[in-house]
Amino acid sequence: MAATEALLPSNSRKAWRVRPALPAAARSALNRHPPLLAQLLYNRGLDGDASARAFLSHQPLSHDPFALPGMEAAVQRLQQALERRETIAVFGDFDVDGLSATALLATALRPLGCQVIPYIPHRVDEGHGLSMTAVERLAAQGVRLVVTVDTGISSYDEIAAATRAGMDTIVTDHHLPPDRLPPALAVVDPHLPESAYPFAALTGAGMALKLAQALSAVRSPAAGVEPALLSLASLGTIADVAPLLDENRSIVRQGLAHLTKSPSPGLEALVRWSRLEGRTIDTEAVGWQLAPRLNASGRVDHAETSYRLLTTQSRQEAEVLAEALELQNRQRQEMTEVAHQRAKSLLEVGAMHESPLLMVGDPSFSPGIIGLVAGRLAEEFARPAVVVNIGEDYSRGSCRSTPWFNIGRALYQVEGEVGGFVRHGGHAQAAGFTVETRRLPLLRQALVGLARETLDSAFGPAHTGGPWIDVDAELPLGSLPKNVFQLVQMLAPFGAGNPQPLFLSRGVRVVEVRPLGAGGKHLRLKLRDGGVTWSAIAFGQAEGFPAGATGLDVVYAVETDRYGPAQSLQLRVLDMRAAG
Ligand SMILES: [Mn+2]
Repeated sequence: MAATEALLPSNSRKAWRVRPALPAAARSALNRHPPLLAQLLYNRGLDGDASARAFLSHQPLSHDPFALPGMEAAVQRLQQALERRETIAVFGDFDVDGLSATALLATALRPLGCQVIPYIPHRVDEGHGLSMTAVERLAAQGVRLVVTVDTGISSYDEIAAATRAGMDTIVTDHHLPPDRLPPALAVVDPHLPESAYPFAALTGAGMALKLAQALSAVRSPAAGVEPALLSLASLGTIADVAPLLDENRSIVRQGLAHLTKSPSPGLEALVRWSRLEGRTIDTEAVGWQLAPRLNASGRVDHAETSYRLLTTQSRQEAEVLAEALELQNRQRQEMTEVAHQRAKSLLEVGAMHESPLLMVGDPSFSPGIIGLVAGRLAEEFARPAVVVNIGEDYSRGSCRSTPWFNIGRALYQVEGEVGGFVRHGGHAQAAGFTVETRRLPLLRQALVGLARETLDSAFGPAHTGGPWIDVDAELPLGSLPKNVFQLVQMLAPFGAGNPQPLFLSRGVRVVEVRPLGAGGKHLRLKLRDGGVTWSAIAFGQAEGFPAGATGLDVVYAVETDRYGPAQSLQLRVLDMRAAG
């Protein structure tokens, strides 16, 4: 393996991977579109006229919800509960997906005349999923039906206990199902092996939306899905970093349009506190501003604050809650910063950062922020990262991964050999677990071994698995079409699975460059080629700027200037080098 320096992103260049030009067959299939758009469609796996048209047409919630396994039984039992006016509990989760799923289903059920009890577990005291305490509490409140959202698939014992306590359970979840399914009345999960549903990447909020859609199809077929429900579903879909393809694409597009135009009182206050008033709420606004604030309450205290914000009808209450979230978000930022620095110093011991998978633990790491620290480490070091809150007997870990390593599956793979797992669950890129503290060294060894194997077979032994930037097309800056922004926007919303298009232009002339922001970390540039001048911004790139170079090779996105006059276009430069 190369020297340590070569593995650290601060000293290693990002590789630029330009996608291959579309082949003749795809070009002729996509010939109704301008050539640049055809290339972008092809890069997203849309190489036929029908698939491209479906992608660009934004069909709303196109798939039949009853194609989901368990949906028929779920809707039947809900109908019965509504007829009998039973008390229904909606059991969710404390992250944005779980909160918006809970709010969505409660909002959909309440007008139907039943009593709904939302239940958001406490992140630290209760953790993910149903607990025996929660089951007892709900039974004591007279609940007859529990619907789980964004959770439940691995709560076998707790659901059995709910049944014994006289409660039926409907599980809706989008996590990978274990071999032994919970003994619920209905289990609705798009990842079940028998699922005939054409799109498996819905989130917890997306699944709650499909349940609401199925219920409304039976009760009032003409009514359709309330746009407010789509707004809630869009929050969970973006926050859970689900691929913005197929139904997720329409959920996010329609949900954000409604959120921008007529937000609920709570979201309106949150938008104001995020200084996004008057702006179009896009996936970045949710990902960077709204979702972190909604997540903050569960990380530093109880996520109930965010749940109430999502469901309140009172502007006054919304204002109080949004301000509380603002303070909690600041507290969360400070905690993350401290833990991140500590994690990095721990990783320096024995050059642990050279390992193909990072695993670091400390009793001081709050379970509320270990996921955030893992995310930062994974990005910084371009490899999977596991951050652990070390407890006396049991420890809690949060994992974030890179595209080449499925961390959710990895936990299933090592569970038997490591032993001592209380629970674990998750997805390809993000997962979590609770395990006996004494098993941590063994767990680290098993995960690092598995990562090493995966890396070797995918990239060869000398590779670190990243970092790189995928570029959609290389073209001279001067030959960008005049309507490039409009073309690019036809593919929005951007996010996981449908990244914002990036272009590479070589030999661009720098007409002007000046530092920007505190400490001059950022650069404002004027770039010129072929008689055309573009305004450009490069965040955090002042340090590596190749001063004195006559020309630049730049990788960039075309977007509107968020802080400047509305709709003025600029290039956002992601990476640059002296032209060579
Ligand atoms: Mn989720």
